[in-house]
Amino acid sequence: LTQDELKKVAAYKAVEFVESGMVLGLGTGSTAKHAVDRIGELLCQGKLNNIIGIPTSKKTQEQAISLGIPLSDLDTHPTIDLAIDGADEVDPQLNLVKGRGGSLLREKMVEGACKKFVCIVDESKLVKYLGGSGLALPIEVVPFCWKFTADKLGNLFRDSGCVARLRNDCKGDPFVTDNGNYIVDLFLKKDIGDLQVAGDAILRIAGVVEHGMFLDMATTVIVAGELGITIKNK
Ligand code: DER
Repeated sequence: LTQDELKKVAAYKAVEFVESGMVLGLGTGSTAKHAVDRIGELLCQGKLNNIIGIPTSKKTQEQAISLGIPLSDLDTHPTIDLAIDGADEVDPQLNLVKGRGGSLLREKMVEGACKKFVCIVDESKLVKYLGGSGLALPIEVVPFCWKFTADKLGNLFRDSGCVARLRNDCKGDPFVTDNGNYIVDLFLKKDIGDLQVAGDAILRIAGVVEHGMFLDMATTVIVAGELGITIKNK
């Protein structure tokens, strides 16, 4: 199976948790896209009804509209039954790194409002510890003096060989999130120790809006691998 086929397997499995009448957090990214497509398909077939979607990005909002999924927002639905979303990394304690698609703030708001958060990944996302893949730990920052904020972030994890880099779009301009902010990606060479302590230290930097570590938030992680599906519960 290709990686995308594995993503689809995990996504379809997660949609089995969806019941008619639910208010659903709709995730962002290539894995969550399959889940949203599947929800739209079941609604169309009449196998699901009375679903309200709370999108985690403008991109997912557009996808849901094209599928005819009724939408609302957190102001109207401050508590959500179930969210389905992908992740960039999953550690053995089901802590996640998210945000390489740039949607971490709205994802964290929506997933933080859910009774259940089912995370869907292919097996390539499993890591021994967060930041372990050498790939980005995304931080959403305000555009005002972003370099000042990026330097503070880099210094915070200097001992972990951290490099802080502003994320650019394909045109070479700063990537701008749905919320009009920038993303500074942290590239770590080794474990940053206690994740909660690290996350709190990041949030104490005034120019930081939110970080991409989702700690103790996923209630279930569905992993699709070559040997089949694994469901990990908190
Ligand atoms: O950017 C995000 O938070 C996405 O959910 C990301 O974590 C997973 O994206 P993928 O499903 O395309 O790998």
